[in-house]
Amino acid sequence: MATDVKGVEELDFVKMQGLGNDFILIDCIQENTSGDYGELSRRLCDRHFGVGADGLVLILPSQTADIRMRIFNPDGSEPEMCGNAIRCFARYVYENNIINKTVIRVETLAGLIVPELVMDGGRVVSVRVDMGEPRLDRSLIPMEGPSGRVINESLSVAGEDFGVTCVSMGNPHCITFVQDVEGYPLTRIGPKIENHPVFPRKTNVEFVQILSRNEVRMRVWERGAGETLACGTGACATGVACVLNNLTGRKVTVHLSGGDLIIEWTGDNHVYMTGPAEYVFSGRWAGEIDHKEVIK
Ligand code: ZDR
Repeated sequence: MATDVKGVEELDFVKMQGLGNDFILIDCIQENTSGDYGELSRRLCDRHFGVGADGLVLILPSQTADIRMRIFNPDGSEPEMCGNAIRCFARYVYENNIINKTVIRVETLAGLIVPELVMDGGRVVSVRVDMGEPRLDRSLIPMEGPSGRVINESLSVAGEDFGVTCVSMGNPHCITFVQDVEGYPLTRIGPKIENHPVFPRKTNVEFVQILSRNEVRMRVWERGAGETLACGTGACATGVACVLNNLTGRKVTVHLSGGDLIIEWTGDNHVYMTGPAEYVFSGRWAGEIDHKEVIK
């Protein structure tokens, strides 16, 4: 049974960031929440009326893996996965003794994802994540149209044609190669591609400039969040798109607005992402929240 209630909710949280893609983490094993995570994310991620973040990350128990991660966008929608968040998640659960292993099997809506903490003298210096296999068939992006891969295919957006390559890393990504990514009108074009009717679940949008066979510069317009400083799944999708278009080798450094990720699409068809995960602060949020109280 569910009823609409208004109540004050108090929650301990930690703020972390990976390349300036910032997240609020809540340990739902310890904290009691209403369970209306979409509403909670809208409130907490708001940079003026809340804590401020690009996403809300929940730590939950799992039946099938070591632990489970759920992630919500600032607009309340629930993506399947988040590459930058899972590095923060892995560091948090290890350093807070929730999981006492450096290779952690995490259940997500995109399947099993396996981050590995890279240690130096007991300190976590970075996190290398086995992000699983990229999904390339159009139906798996998902994207309307006949089956097959979407590689440098023409997409008409508000009267302009874009050559797009689409890759799912559990969540959808649409990549376009451009000559000058810094000067690119990302905030004008990004939302038009995000909401294009050809993407039934919308899409994340990446603009990429090739710098060499092993270096690219990428900017991202995130589904449900807008322009952010970095995107882990987007960097992985970009690495795959570069190979599919024969623009780089299988290992690239992706320069994002917030810093660098190393992406490798290995012979076993898995994509590996290596990058940082840092603490910002911890706090206790108290706010009145409209939520559906689920009475079990
Ligand atoms: C891009 C992202 N921040 C990451 O690092 O992978 C994921 C966030 C989720 C994204 N906004 C989506 O798929 O809706």
